[in-house]
Amino acid sequence: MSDASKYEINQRETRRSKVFDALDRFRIEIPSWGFANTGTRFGKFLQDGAANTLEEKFADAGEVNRLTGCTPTVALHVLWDMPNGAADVEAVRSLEAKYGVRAGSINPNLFQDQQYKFGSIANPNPAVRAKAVDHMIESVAIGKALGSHDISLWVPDGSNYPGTQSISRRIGYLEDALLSTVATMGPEQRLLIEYKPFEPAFYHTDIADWGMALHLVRICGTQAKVLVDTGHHAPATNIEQIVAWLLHTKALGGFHFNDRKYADDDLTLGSIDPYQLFRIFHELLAAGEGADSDIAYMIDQSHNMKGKIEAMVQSVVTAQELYARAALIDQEALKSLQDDCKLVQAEELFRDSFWTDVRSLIADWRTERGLNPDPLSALRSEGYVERISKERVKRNAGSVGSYA
Ligand code: RM4
Ligand code: MN
Ligand code: MN
Repeated sequence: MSDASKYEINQRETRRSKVFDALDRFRIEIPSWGFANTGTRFGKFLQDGAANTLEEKFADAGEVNRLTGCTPTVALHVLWDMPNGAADVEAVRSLEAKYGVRAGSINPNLFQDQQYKFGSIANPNPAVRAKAVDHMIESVAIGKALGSHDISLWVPDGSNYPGTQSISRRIGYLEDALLSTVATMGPEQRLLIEYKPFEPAFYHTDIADWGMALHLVRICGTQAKVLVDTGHHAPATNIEQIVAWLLHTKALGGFHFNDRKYADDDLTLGSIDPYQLFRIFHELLAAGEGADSDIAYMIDQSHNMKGKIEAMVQSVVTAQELYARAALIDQEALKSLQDDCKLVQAEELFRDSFWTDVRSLIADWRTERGLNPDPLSALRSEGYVERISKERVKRNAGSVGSYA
């Protein structure tokens, strides 16, 4: 055998083991609300097979996990999924057992109640703030009872017009509310704090960027971390740089992955800019975030046009592909090219991994792990969506009430 072909075989082997190692440790959480009928602020388009009940959401999440093998947990939104709060914990436990997926992050809901029109934990009215804090504390109790690691908090508060609210007083309200919440957490729990520049508020948002989130995390102590939702940045923001800084400061708790063209579009992962997600995964891997890392990868999407389960499987598969491609980067070689400022060689090494088609290697990995090599076509051919659509169509026709 020639040296060239030996080298080629060697390369192929290295690629294969890097991809297999990466996929063996890759897990991503899927959101219950991604299976429900959701809409835009202009209206909802209903899907025959959308999930209406928590049981249906667990069933769909279980199906995604069965097909992909890497989504063992499902994020829950307290009001949508557990309207009776802690009283629903038992029901969740039996659904976990029935469908083989566990409850993941617990998401308090501070944006639907009429009382929250002018804010929740940053509302100028102390009675409303107290009610919002109670809800957060109940969410912590639910997380504790379910053995779930993370409370995933998005605070929608803000204002629409200059001068109408005190931006600075509201900082103090946030601090007080978060401190009261973390004081009730168990040792295994974390509070992940999300930020978002606008929407629903259009003038100022109380936690608008990662600097504000980082400040709140700092005052809450080591059990609070920042959550990066990839859709929550102004256009052109260098998200991977934020990730590198949060890693460096040990303040990164996790991600809400989705893609976007304009704002918080919640489009399927990698659909607009797969290179963005690759670059984020690279920062994580370059910082040595491997199997033992405590960084939660979660999908936060709602699919209004694509089929719910189809879109979720497509997103999970895309995440695996981009993670595996980032894992191909030879970190040592890249470091020495960077140190020598060999710019084009460094960039080409980086791009080479991005452009490597890992799909057949991933199919091999699935086969070896007892999974179907092509989860999307398995979903299409096995008839799950047809079956649930028949079962659920009647109820969905009347499902116009709440967001999810
Ligand atoms: C927000 C934020 C939250 C999500 C809600 C539905 O924009 O991303 O994480 O739970 O949307
Ligand atoms: Mn989010
Ligand atoms: Mn969002």
